[in-house]
Amino acid sequence: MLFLKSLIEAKKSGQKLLAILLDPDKVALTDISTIIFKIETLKADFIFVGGSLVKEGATEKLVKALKKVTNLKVVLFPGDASQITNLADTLLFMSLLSGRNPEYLINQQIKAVSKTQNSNLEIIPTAYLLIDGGKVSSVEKISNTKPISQNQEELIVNTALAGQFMGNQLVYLEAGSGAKYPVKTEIIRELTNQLQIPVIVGGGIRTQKQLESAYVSGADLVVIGTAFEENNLFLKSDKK
Ligand code: 1GP
Repeated sequence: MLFLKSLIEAKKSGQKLLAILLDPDKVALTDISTIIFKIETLKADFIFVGGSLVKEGATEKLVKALKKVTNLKVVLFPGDASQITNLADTLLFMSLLSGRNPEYLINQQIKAVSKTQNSNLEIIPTAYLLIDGGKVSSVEKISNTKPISQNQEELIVNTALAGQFMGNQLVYLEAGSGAKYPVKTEIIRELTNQLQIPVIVGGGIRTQKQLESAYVSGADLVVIGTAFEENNLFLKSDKK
């Protein structure tokens, strides 16, 4: 099933999905079988691949290696257009709507077009919102945009709704990789009550409790990177 369709169906049925994020610059290709074993043990539904800044060609090498050893769908979560490869299944075609930097609102997207021509990638317009997670994130540094404060709930919700009205099919609520704290459950709840499209939540989720809270508040898919990288397999029990 296509990625977006799985999210829409999961949203309808209340099933909760999990993705593990791999940064191509941090993964040693020699470890790929062990990594996949861990991801499959966690019962993750998808593998996300991306980073704020990734060496040219590293994403393609990683996706190629993943495809040899797993049937899980590989979803590109690119920091910029250079990270796009046709070997993946899905591309989150993101606009950084929390920021006001034209480079990440439209310019990288234009650069991405030539990379997606003649590909079979499932391309999903995605409203990407950077929310303050208590420390300066790589996204903030690279994009040169400020995250929205967690106190500005109305602004967060209105930004996501604007994203939906502009035709985005997904919202990604991002506290930043390695965030001190994840997006507050009240924000996730308010946002998911008002939106019709599925919501992805990521950034700073390190414990089973934080994962459950995000799901209970309405997150359809949770993305975990740092806790996985740090080998913190807190999810050993079955996810709900
Ligand atoms: C980062 O949302 C993802 O873009 C995951 O964040 O690394 O904090 O899990 P973590």
